[in-house]
Amino acid sequence: MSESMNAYFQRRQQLLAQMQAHGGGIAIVPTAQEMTRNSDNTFPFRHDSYFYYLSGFTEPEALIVLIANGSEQRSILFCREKDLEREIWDGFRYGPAAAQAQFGFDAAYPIEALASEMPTLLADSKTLFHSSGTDAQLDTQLQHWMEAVRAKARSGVTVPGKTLDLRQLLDEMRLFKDASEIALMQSAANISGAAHARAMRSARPEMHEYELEAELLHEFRRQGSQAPAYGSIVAAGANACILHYQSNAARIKDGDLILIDAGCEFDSYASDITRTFPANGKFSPAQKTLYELVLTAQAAALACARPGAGYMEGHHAAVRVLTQGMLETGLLDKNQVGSLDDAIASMAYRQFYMHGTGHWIGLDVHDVGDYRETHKVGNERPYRKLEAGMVFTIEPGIYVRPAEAVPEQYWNLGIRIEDDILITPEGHLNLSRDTPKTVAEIEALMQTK
Ligand SMILES: [Mn+2]
Repeated sequence: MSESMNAYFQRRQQLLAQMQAHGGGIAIVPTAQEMTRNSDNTFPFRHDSYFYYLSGFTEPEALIVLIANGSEQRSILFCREKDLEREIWDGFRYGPAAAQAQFGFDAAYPIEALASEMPTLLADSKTLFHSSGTDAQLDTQLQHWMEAVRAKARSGVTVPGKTLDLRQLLDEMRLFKDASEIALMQSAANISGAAHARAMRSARPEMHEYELEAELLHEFRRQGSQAPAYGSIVAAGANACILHYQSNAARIKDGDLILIDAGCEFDSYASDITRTFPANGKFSPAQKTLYELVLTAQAAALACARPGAGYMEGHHAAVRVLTQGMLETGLLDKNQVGSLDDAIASMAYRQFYMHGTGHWIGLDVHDVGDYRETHKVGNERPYRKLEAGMVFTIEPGIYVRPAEAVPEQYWNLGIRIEDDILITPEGHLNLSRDTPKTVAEIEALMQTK
């Protein structure tokens, strides 16, 4: 096994130990399916995040089996056979023998051997650790394999008596990032930060949104990122008020603010950064007022990012700052919504701030991991406390759609500021700290174009 595969090996050992602690059994983790785009074209293949987390293996048509039965602990890889003919067309594939050695598995078999091997592997395992419902084809196959084991019951073998969702174990492991994961997420954030700066430098009125998207993609790929972690949002003017704007096709006007929500994936780890800047390089007074309000809200949320703080504290801090600002700017009318506390209690702010302040991020841009404790207090599971190794986004925003009661100078302004935050033992580290963010930084950068 190569040195770089050690982290994946350790995770399999950790999972095996947890399976044993649950009484032992067999775990099945498939990678993703190749998906048809149209005709005989497939979408670019992206491995399953759980599968990758446990293997580091990126080929399609592969599956991991882990067995923890008391003293017997094994990890087995099923993968495509070596095929020199296919490799001329599709490129290199390891084949079971090389993959077993390189990735540190105890055994490896051709994926074609799955149907013949699985009934034997399933036999006499107490618990089946599996995430059903994510791969319909595998779920069906599993039923057949279980039937095959049941058919041999008279010879004394038993089928797994219960199924446990593997995600219960893996999500909690994935929530806490180790040093190698943090290094990759830092690289992803650095590349994305450079891409945002490139887009800011390139922006001019009369360009199309997609021209800025092209600048982002250029920087992602130029620095070795494999793909965007999600569809880039490049939204000028009123489009910035569409939270999941996708078309990126409009022409940018002088005086528009441009909201870009884009992040690359680097060696399977996501980044997710949002910046908002003026198309012509200079914030108008109204734009600056709302921009600095969102920036202050983000700072308030950042101040809550430390071990021991509740996950929702940052959101509440951001909401308080934003709501206060909405009252001061006249976006919300005191005579209508009452005091700051009233406006927070009635959620009047949701007219202009209708989303949460962040999410876990890791192998998936909206990463796995429970946001709440497992135990209940009263009828509710409380939000969990932040701990070192967790990574999440902080992304307050404000979106002003035209309305009669809303001051016209703010109409069609959409602003969001988003960074990727690692909780450290001392507090936090902003992974996207190098992405220009203050009014002064953004205006200075745009002067240099
Ligand atoms: Mn986000």
